[in-house]
Amino acid sequence: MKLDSLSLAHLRMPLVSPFETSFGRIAHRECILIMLHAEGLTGYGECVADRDPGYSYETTGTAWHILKDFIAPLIVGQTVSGAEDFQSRVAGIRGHHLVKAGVEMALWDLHGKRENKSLRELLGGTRTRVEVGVSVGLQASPAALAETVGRYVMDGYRRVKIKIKPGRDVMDAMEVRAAFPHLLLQVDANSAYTLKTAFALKLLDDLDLLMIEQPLAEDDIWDHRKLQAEFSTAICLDESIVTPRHARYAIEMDACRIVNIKAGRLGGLSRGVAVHDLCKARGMPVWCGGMLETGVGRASNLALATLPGFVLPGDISASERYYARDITNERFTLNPDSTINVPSAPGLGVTLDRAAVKEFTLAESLLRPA
Ligand code: OSB
Ligand code: MG
Repeated sequence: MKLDSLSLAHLRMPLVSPFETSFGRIAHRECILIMLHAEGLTGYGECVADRDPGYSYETTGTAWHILKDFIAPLIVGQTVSGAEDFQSRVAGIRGHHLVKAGVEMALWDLHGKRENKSLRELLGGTRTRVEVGVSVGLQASPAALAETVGRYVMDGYRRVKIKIKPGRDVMDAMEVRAAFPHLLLQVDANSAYTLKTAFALKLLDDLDLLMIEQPLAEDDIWDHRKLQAEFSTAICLDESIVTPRHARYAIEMDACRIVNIKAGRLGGLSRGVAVHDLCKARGMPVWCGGMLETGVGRASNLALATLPGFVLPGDISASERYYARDITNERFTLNPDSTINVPSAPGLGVTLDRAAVKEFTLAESLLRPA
């Protein structure tokens, strides 16, 4: 399709409660809403980079810069046939996966709207609802954490992930496990440990956890291999897997037993599908991670998680877990069986609440052909 123009909105949205991880605490989440205009249609995409470079080196600021100065000139006013064409155009831009993925999402949405097919159909997904869990940030104390987890369990979440960091790990997990002996429970360290300090986590092996997510540094697949050899609990890699090659390295090294797939981190839905396919062929279970997305990114995550290799519940929670007001007219709700329905309308299957977008916009820009 010939892309007429690209509009961007830098958003800042209040979370229903602050979210704290080993890399920081946020009460507001930022992102960039990407709108691609072609043939009278608009495709929406969400760049999941946040204000600060805590999870990734990318920020809303770097994403804006890369979009405006490097990606837009390669696609605006041009005919882009789809995800693969887009990826080959931006192949000369090193890294910056979160922003590339935001644009690819908008292309998929456009494509679906033109072909009258949902993103799930375009990706080849097989289910119409997806098993989900909730990711719970660090709380004031282990007791406060157990209480917060209890509220989510009451809401119907059957799988809970808790964030950990050095000094706030084994006791927190023990408290939750004692309160909920049969809950599907996992922990996420967001790279907060080293091989030396991670041995403090050995007691987690007795808590029947589904997995320990990303204990060590992003660029450290090798030490994850050493750690996995010492633990009976599965290690899951998130930050470390930024290309299908990294997934292959992790599999061949036995650095993990589970892979978290985020289209953002991998540079696009097409790359998420590639990692899914590779892992499925090698018998490596995967699940869909989250980045506190708005309704736009949430719709994308749900469609991706319908692929058959996603055999563990995703970090895709109901809209009310994140935002009192979202930017989509559609709000996602949790079914009693801890699933969320996948949109079936063309493309992402969501529409924008213009007034909400306006309320949360810090800056906007319209990029036209030079
Ligand atoms: O590591 O999975 C992560 C949120 C922001 C950045 C990184 C992560 C997370 C989450 C939240 O865990 C998952 C969600 O969107 O519910
Ligand atoms: Mg993670």
